[in-house]
Amino acid sequence: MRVERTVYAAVAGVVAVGAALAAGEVVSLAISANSSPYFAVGSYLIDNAPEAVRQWAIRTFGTSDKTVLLAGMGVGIAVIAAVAGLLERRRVPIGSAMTVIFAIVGAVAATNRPTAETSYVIPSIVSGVVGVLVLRALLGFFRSTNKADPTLVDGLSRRTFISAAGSVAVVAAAVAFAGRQIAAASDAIAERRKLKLPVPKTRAEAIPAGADVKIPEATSFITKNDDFYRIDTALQVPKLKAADWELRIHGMVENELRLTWDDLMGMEPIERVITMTCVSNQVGGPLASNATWIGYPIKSILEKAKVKPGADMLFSTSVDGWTCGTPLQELTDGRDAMLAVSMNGEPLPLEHGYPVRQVVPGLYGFVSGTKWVVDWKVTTFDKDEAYWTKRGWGAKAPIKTASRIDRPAGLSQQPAGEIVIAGTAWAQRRGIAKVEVRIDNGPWEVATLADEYSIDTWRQWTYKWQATKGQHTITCRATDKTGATQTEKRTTPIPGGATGWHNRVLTIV
Ligand SMILES: Nc1nc2c(c(=O)[nH]1)N[C@H]1C(S)=C(S)[C@@H](COP(=O)(O)O)O[C@H]1N2
Ligand SMILES: [Mo]
Repeated sequence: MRVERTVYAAVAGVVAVGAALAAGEVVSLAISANSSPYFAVGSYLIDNAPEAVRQWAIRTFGTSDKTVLLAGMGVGIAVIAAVAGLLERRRVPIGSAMTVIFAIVGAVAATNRPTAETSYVIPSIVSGVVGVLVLRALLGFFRSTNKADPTLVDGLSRRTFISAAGSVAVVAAAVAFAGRQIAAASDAIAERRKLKLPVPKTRAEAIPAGADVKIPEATSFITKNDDFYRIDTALQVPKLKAADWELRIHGMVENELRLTWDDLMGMEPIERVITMTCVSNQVGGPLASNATWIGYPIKSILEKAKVKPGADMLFSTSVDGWTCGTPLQELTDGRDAMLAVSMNGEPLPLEHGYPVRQVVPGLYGFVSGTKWVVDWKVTTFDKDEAYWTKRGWGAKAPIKTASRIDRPAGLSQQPAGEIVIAGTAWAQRRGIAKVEVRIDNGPWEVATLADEYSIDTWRQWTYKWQATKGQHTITCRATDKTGATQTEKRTTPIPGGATGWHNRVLTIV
């Protein structure tokens, strides 16, 4: 077979960089998932993405934004790798130098991870060495040049080409895959399957049948774990074992503490139904979910640590270095702020913070809901600033009253006659007093509220509409129990949550 030398060189570049990345992955397994050059660069991009880009990514790709980022990086790297192969062919060592630059970028990103140690450079170094060696080895075939036509690689049989490029690619993929499997089977996942959950003395209050409207497309009162919205900056879900989990409590406290899983199990658990909400949620958006949680009151843990006067913030850090600042006031005012270990009867799913996370009613997740939490520093808002606050979001962020139409679908066609409009509304800690619906610019009509479970959960509602032919806009708004009605004024989620009325346009035929 005669292979175009340019094609061969480009493939050699891609294979070499692929092998380099795989090597980086495998070595990172021995050090820390956060030291992987590929994921470290991805995390760097997440941490430093301009706010507009972040909002756009969440809007466009939803919860798949991370997969899109990783795939996009893969494509970008493959293109640059192909160019590196081509350049290396023309002049040694330009392609090798590019491979080394990749490795340096990886090393800088890895050593800048919040959890980084010096050893975090190792995967990138190994990655760079493997990349250069594979590239040089693959391009070594050029030594047999075709005398008649120097643009062709001679003496390179189809078999040699496929076995050389193919075997490197296959071995690299296999090693990376095996490494991942080893890491995944490890430990946290296996442990979680067998984990014994605490049994609270008093269970959460039963959910009245009337809390769930049970209409197709309406939001169910409890969100299944698989459907629960997921928002975090973690490109790789931390795989932290309960057996290894430890919460270090320090800062402005009389008693520094280290809590282990067994320590938690020795404490008195509570079970509560709490609706969580993300500040990034757009008006009408899906970033709110409701679950039954079992956990340990944060207040009693803080009492054991004895908070010193003057402190006003709990600065919590997750195992991957993400940080969160929560007002001590809200954690100790009697609400059910907890260190949760269970969600809807199961151990926390890994994506939702296994083995231990915070759940605080009434505060947006970014100022309260630390997943994979391992460190508590009692401090002040003056002294410490959390991850999102550094990026322009609020420091303190109580959840704003919101209401949403869940059915019928927006821009859908519906037959004239009775249509059941259904939706949900939330105003955690205050409770929902009223939801109103308006058709076009007509009068506000009061919707029927489902039974209230508690002021910390969302409340479903329905409204029967006699729909007439034509195009109509339906709008909803909620009033909380303090008497405040949602403002019509639309604001962006940043810094403290979106405001505005949700509406949907329907065509009635
Ligand atoms: N470790 C960690 N915890 C985190 C986050 C994060 O990025 N990292 N994001 C927070 C945000 S912004 C929200 S809204 C909630 C979402 O929790 P969920 O993914 O379980 O729904 O988690 C919070 N806890
Ligand atoms: Mo969030």
